[in-house]
Amino acid sequence: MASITPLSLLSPSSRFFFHFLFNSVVILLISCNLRSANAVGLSYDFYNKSCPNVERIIHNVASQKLAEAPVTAAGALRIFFHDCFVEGCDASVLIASSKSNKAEKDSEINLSLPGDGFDVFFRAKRAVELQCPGVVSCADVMAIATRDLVNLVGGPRWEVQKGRRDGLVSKASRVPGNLPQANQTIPQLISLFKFKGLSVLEMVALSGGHTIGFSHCREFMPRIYGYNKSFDIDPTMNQDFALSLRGPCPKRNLDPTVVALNDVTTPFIFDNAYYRNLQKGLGLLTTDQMLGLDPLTRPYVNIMAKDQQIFFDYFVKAMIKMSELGVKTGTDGEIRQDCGFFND
Ligand code: HEM
Ligand SMILES: *[C@@H]1O[C@H](CO)[C@@H](O)[C@H](O)[C@H]1NC(C)=O
Ligand SMILES: *[C@@H]1O[C@H](CO)[C@@H](O)[C@H](O)[C@H]1NC(C)=O
Ligand SMILES: *[C@@H]1O[C@H](CO)[C@@H](O)[C@H](O)[C@H]1NC(C)=O
Ligand SMILES: CC(=O)N[C@H]1CO[C@H](CO)[C@@H](O)[C@@H]1O
Repeated sequence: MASITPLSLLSPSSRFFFHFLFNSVVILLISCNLRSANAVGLSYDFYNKSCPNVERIIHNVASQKLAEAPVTAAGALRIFFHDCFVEGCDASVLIASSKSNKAEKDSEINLSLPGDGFDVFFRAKRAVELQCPGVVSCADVMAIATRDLVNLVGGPRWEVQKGRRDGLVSKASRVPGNLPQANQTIPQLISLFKFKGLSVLEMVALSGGHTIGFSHCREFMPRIYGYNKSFDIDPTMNQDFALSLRGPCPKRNLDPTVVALNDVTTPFIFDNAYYRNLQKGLGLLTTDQMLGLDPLTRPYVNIMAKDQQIFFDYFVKAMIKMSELGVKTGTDGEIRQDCGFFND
């Protein structure tokens, strides 16, 4: 931070200039705040006194849950991403719907969010409550557990700043427009991420989250049947790969619960294979494949494909930024007792 000269020490003309400058800096800061991470109030040692074992408790639950259900890592990562993009990282995605409120998690786009991902957050919070009741927010539990799960399946590790508070709003109606969809264009995705304060590079790095997990057939069906007038199968897709997907995802009598691997080469390992797949037409979703083809994103895909450490470095920076989007701190929000419900 630059030091600020007291206004009284400046001549009238420079005072005017300074005032002008100062005002525009303030405006700039305000507009940045609206669009990007607001990490004021977060710190690494937030629970040092009030819950010194918080990280260990969460890590134990995460690794136990992962051993029971390997799909947990992908589920949790996606849920965390959805939480941060809707109302900020405030655990609003964990709230259950009530008679009078259709909650965020029951928005149509969220219907496929997997149960094991939710379960790990609820279990971790319950374990934390046994040792430090009423102290640690569900939002911090989500940030820490997601970090641990990514790391446990081979991804990088990073330190999580803590002090998030849990949100008081969770509405399905606030979801549309705030989450990307597999049928959007690259310019649409770029503008959504930009609106959240994330750059094109950060968007490409975060998309590396698709190095694990699954997608339901309906998300890529238009690519493998009747793609367009000239091509039955999307020509940007490896044709053998496309044909192999027709088995589990038949045109008729499709089982809506069937899923395909996001990363067909190393599906359960958090690595940079996702980007190498894109170079070979092995991206599952249209949006995945377009990242590897569009001139705005392809250079970043190539960098990540070439060097896993570079992918990890960018992923960590972008995850930290994403995990601080729109956080509530200080006296905002609350520390929820049960992550699924607001405190009365
Ligand atoms: C760039 C725009 C993105 C689009 C269009 C997109 C779209 C999707 C879609 C359609 C699915 C399949 C959902 C289903 O059928 O159940 C999916 C799964 C997934 N997404 Fe994304 N996503 C994007 C970005 C991200 C980001 C930034 C992350 C996290 C950093 C992420 C993490 C995941 C994970 C881990 C899964 C697998 C979930 C599971 O196995 O349960 N995605 N995504
Ligand atoms: C908080 O705890 C961590 C981990 O035990 C330690 O590295 C750090 O120095 C502590 N910070 C303060 C301010 O006590
Ligand atoms: C895009 O996909 C969503 C979810 O599958 C669907 O509801 C929507 O109608 C699709 N939009 C277009 C333009 O195809
Ligand atoms: C079909 O899709 C391909 C690849 O996206 C494109 O090059 C071609 O122009 C499309 N054809 C028609 C008739 O839309
Ligand atoms: C996994 C999860 O909790 N998803 C929810 C999505 O919405 C459906 C329908 O409302 C719920 O049954 C699921 O529990």
